Formats: sequence, structure tokens, C-alpha cells
Amino acid sequence: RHDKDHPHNEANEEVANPGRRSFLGATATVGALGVTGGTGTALMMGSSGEARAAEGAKSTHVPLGELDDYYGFWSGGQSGEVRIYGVPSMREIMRIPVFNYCSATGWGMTNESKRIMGDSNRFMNGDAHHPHLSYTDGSHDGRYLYINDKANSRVARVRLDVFKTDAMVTIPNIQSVHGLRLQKAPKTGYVFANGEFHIPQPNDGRDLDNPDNYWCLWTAVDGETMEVAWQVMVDGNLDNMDADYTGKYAAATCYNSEKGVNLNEKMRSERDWVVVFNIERIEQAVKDGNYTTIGDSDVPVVDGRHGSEVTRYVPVPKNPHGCNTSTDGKYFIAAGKLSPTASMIEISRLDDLFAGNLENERDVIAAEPELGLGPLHTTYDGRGNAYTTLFIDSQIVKWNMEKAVRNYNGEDVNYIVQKLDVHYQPGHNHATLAESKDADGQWLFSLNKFSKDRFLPVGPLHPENDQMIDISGEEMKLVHDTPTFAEPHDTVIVPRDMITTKQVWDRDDPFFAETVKRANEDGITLESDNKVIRDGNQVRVYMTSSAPRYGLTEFRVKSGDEVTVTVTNIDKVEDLSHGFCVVDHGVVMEVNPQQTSSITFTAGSPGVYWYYCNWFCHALHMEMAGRMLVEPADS
Ligand code: K7E
Ligand code: RUQ
Ligand code: CUA
Ligand code: CA
Repeated sequence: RHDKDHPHNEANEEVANPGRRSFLGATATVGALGVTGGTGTALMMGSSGEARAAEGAKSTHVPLGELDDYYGFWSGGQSGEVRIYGVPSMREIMRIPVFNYCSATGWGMTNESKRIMGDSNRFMNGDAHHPHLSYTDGSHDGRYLYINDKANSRVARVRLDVFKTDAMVTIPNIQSVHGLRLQKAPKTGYVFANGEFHIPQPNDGRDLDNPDNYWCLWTAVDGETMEVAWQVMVDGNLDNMDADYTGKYAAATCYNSEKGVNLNEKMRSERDWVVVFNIERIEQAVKDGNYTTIGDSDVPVVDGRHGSEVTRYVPVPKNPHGCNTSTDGKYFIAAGKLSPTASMIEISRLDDLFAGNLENERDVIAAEPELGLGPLHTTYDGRGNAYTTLFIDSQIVKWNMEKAVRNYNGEDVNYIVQKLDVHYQPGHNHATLAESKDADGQWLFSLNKFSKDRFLPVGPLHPENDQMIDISGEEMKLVHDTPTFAEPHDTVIVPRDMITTKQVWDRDDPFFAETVKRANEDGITLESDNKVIRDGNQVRVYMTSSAPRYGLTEFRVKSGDEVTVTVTNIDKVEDLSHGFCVVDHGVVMEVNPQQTSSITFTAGSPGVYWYYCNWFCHALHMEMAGRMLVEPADS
């Protein structure tokens, strides 16, 4: 068998998009700088601005009044939110606040959102990278979206019937959740989360200066209860990951096998690895009591370091990044980042690897095709082709998986199908349905980190550029540029009939059930009562909203009172949302049809404070207001 780390494929250069020079000018030459610099940072030069949608490509046009074919779920990166696009029009339809605070909806401020965020509500930021949709038998089932928070080590769930975040958990014993993926079969099931940064265990002040004794953990969250089920301690660190289509295995890339704490240390080894997890064996270890706990946490931690029965470490070229399961279920594909290759791990060989039947961990590598400079993430068209982003080359490379395997086995066959320039520095790419066995090979998105020269200049901070590519034919065709704000990392795109939403809340929805319960304890019928209840210095104000009126046009409190306002929107008409905003108090919330929302705040200094409806609802929306009359505290 072949044992070559970097099989050279001379055809790479020739098949590069022939249009490259005409619209990229000198840009194509800069990639090598990044590699020799060793940091992966590429410079950019201007384009000639001649790029336009390729001829013969499918249209992105969706006629007025018609709906898009697909829902696109975009992570909002360091904005902490999720965004919904219609594909192919790329109209931004909605934003879902998740880890962030939202001035429009009051997310992070309302009592309902605070209950969901729990203790982590004290953080006002988040860094949302990887949105993924729940599965049944390898197909998306439209129930939930899950997403990681790299900034504050959280995992959140979004309900896809109402497009609202409904659960959030802070993962113990780790720092930063980066890679996040879901169990695909038989269903989700587990939500797997990579702890990226290695830390002392427990991280209580011990081992500050002893990085050799820092550890990373891989976590499984129960996707139904959103409780942490178990964790696995690993060597090195954990970057990206994916799970297979049987429910048996998951794999994660490690770029810091060295456990370095600075850049040079993290690049010292020629190889890092992909760690493969055996989920059945981990569950068995937990069942057998073969685990420990760390610090205050009671989560079972199974030892998965070298020599363990629950993991295997497959060496791959240094500092890999993306890890994507091919939609035929055959391979985990880990992208090389600092190596021009991607490593194809053959999932059907993993039983033998775990059984000890292979001489070398590298025997699970089915191929290691050379793709170009800076391969980061791979997606699929369901027709045997893979598409990998080349960060440094600023290209998408389309390549054939079966041919890559044949080439690795010594056959003289070219696996590169096409290279397409993108603008610039792509991170993830993602094709329609490409995280499920239903990949349909229609549209591909390249989520580019840089957008210089592509949009009207807006000062030093540039948007990202999410480019849309028609992959329905043999040739990739660039069709659309989409500026996006900080900073989509990943998307998931599914046909619109996979999602069924409620357009009006059910009165018994769990999202605000706790608020309803508290109102019931006060003897309040939320749909009709408009009352103020004083309880010491706590004041609970209940009112209805019905365009263009609040049930209360004034209420009276004392300065310093803890005031809870609960508004129930008794309008039943679709799209008739109200808001509630108290002037000069930082108080805001959305109140959609048949929803109850509540918010708690401290009444300010004595005076008159207007509250008003901040969601345009009626011809008399401006008049939909009332007064909070704040009396002196000692009155
Ligand atoms: Cu490559 Cu967080 Cu998915 Cu970003 S990671 S690109
Ligand atoms: S008012 S219609 Cu502030 Cu011009 Cu809104
Ligand atoms: Cu109610 Cu605007
Ligand atoms: Ca490394």
C-alpha cells in the first residue's frame, strides 16, 4: 500500500478555473506567502472588479411574492446569534438571538430569556460557530437547531417551530466549545461538543505553570434534556468534529497534540491527529462506573487518553482543522490547514482499528489527496464529489472521492475536478442538505472571511462575503455575493418543507409557562386582567395588549421598587406583534400574538416615565403608550 503523506498531483494547476487571471489579477500568487510565513495569514490585492455571475448558472431570483426553496441557518459568529436566510434569494428573513443580548426582542433581559440562559446570562457576548439541525436516521427532522458558544463554553438549542432559543447549558470542566456536531442515527440523541483549550483539571488555581497537566474533554449533551451526559478526557486538544451515520463513531481534529501554549509550540510536531471516539464503549464505561468526576461537577469523565479502549488516535499532517463526514457515510475527512492535503479516514475500517486488528493507526487512511493551500472544510454534493475550501489559495476545490482513493492506491488518475476562485479567504463551505444523507447537490456557499473590493466601503471593519455557487451541473458557477456581519462560520441549508412553524403562540407553550404559573399564583387571568400587585417593595404589573391599546395606561410604583411587568398579547392575528419599552429604564421586550412576556427592573428616580409599544402594530401605534408614575421611595 502507499505510504505517502503528500501525494503530488500535477494536474492541480492545469484544471484551475481558466477565468482566474481575468478577474483575480495578481491575487492568485499570494497564497504561498501564508504558508512560508507559517501562520496561514495571506495578503490580498485588489481584484479588477470584472467578476459577474457565470453564464448558464441557475438564477437566484425569486419573483416577488414567491417563497424561497430552502431555509438557510447561518451562525452569527461573534455576534452570538443565528440568522435565517431564504435560499436562493439570500434575503435575510430573521435573526434569532442566542448567546447575545437583543435590543429588538429583549433577549437576555426578559425573564423568559434569563431562565433559559441561566447563570450564563451574566455574559453579554457569545461566539456562535456551528449550527446543526437534529436528525432522525441520518435525515434532518426539523425539530431543533443546536449551536456552540466558543466564547463562554455553552451549547444552546433553538426550537424550529417558533424559531426561539429554548435551552442553554454551560459545559463543565472545559474552556470554549468549538466543534459541535450531532448524533445522526438513530436520532439526535447526543449533541457532541469539543472543548478546545486545555486547562488544569480542576481549574482551581493548580498547575498554572504546568501545561503538561492541562487537559481537554469531549462532551456529550443529551439533546432532549439538554443535560450533560458524560465527558471523555483526551490527549492534545479538540478543534472540529463530526459523527458518522451509524451512531457508532465520532471523530475530532486536534491541532495541538503538543499541548503548546504559544504558536511555535503548537506547530512543533510534523503530525497531529484525528481522535476517533467509540460511543458504545464510552457508554459502557459510564455504565460500569469506569469513570471519575472533576471538581464540583458530577458529570462522569471517562479517560480517553492514549492507551484507552474508548479512543484511537490517527496521525495526520500537522494542525488539521475541519472534520466532515461524507454524505455516503464512508469517510471522516479532516482538512490539512497547514498541509495541502485532506485525510480520508475510512469509517468501515474503524471496527478493526478498535479491535486491534490493524498494525498501524494510519491503516484507516483511505487516501490523502493534495488539494491546494490551506484546506479548511469540506462539503458534499451527494454525487461522489467533495468541495474543500482553500483558505490561502482563496479557492474552492471540487474533487472526486473515489478517484482520490484510486490515486492513493497508485493509479494514475486525476481526482481534481475544478478549482474556483472566491473572494477571499474561505472558512467553511456548505452545500444544500450536505450534512445529511439527502445531500442534493444544488447550491454551495463559500463563507469568505474577507470581502475587500466587493462591496461599498464602510470603513475599517469589513463585512464577510458569503458567496453562492451553483453546483447543480458539472462546473461550479459563482452566482451571488452576500455581505454578512460578523462572522458566519457555518450554515445548514434544508428544503422549506422540512420546517413547520407556528405563526401564533399557543397559550400553553412552555416558553413562557413559568411566567403563566407565577401569574396564576397571584390569582391573575393573564388574558383579561389588568392589575398591579404590591408585595413589599416588589411590584407586579399585569396587563394585556391589543392593538392599539395596553390594558393599563398608567401604573404607580415607588422609586427603588423591584418592578415586574408582564404583558400578554391577546391579539390573535398573525404578524400582529407588540412591544413593551419603558423610557430611560433599558426595558424592552417583544410580545407576539398570544404570547406572555415579562421583565423585571428597578424603578428609577421619582417622575413620570412613559412606556410605549415599540413594534409597529396599528395606525395608532404611536398612541399605544402609558405612564409609569414613580413616587418618592418614602411617600
Ligand atoms: Cu473553521 Cu469555528 Cu468551523 Cu470557523 S471554524 S471557519
Ligand atoms: S415614525 S412609521 Cu418613528 Cu416615522 Cu415610524
Ligand atoms: Cu402595539 Cu405598536
Ligand atoms: Ca500541532
